[in-house]
Amino acid sequence: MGRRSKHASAPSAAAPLAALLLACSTSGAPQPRVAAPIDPAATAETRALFVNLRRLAGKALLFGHQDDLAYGVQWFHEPGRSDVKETAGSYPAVYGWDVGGLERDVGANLDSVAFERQRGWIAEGYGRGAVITLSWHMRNPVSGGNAWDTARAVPAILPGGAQHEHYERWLDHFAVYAKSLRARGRSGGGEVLVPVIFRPFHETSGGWFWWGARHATADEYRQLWRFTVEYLRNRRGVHNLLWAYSTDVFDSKEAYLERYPGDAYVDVLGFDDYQSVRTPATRAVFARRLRDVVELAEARGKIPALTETGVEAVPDSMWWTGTLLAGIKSDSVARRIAWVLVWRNATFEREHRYHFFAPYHGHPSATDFVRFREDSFVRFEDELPDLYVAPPSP
Ligand code: BMA
Repeated sequence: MGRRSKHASAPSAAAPLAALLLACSTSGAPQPRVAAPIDPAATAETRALFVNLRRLAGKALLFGHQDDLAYGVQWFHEPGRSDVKETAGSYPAVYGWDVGGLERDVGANLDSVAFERQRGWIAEGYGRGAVITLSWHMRNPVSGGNAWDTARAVPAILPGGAQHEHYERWLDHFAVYAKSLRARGRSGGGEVLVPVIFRPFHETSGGWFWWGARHATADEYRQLWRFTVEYLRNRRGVHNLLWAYSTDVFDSKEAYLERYPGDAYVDVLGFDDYQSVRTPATRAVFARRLRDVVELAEARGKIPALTETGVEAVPDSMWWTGTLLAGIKSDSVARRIAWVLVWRNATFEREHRYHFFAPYHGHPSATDFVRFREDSFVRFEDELPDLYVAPPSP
């Protein structure tokens, strides 16, 4: 599909943005003197990603999609395919993947994505300059059930708990995987570790996961998070992670911070919202949540993001510009999130349901999705500045 580009030609599209990254640190909000990732030993690419995403927030909105390269509504595991690319002409700027299943050392995750192939797709996305984020629908370490099995578990896996070593073994699987995510350096040279925005224990304010509200106290959750950071970083030497704290919907800054592990343990402040984005009618709530997360993140030198959203099957053909983008742009603070990611496009033939959150070619919202992609504020993969090279300090 010929695409009426919003810039002369995509490659130069990144230049003005790269210049913007240099121009000023962020858009004017008070900043802690030097914001840096929580891991002082983070790799150079991981540090650069942190700095560049903070600087990009408010100047450009990165669009993301879960499992984008692995399958789509009408296909499964076909190299090079992407419902997003086939609809809008470019891959997404952010790739979301899930490592649920890694804890059991089985070959594929809970959505049948083979880890061997996931590793390849992660390197591929990084190679094209995109951002990688990983969530973990971790099974219940006490009952053995899936992530939605809410049998009490957190106290048992904390230090001193009966399943603590069992939990450490699961983290060991993750450490091996995270350190196996390698790709050729983007400026030539040897292999580098792919930086990953790691988003464990997400939607914690909701009650549907064993680590969530009503199944683990706020203090237990914080202890679990802090132990996990220290174990992976200090004990297992995993230094290609940025840590994303991601609640579900929330009604106040206090509620958002209720289970917050602390500034020394978090790089990204995000939330998942499948509720206030259904129609423009709830735009005020949507904008307030975005504003809260942006203000909380900027005050701490962190990165704000809408880590998951979408409406299943996208029933509103104007949803992309009429609800999502209009909602994000409706407030000068709310719009300062670094990225927005919509959930996965399940393969109908395999899952026998219309469980998709991005359009596919020919979907009624495809035209509006192209309009969204062509908005000068929105960035897909082919319009990214180099996020993995640290900008010269201002
Ligand atoms: C949920 C659904 C599930 C899926 C899970 C992890 O939102 O999409 O089908 O297994 O996420 O991707």
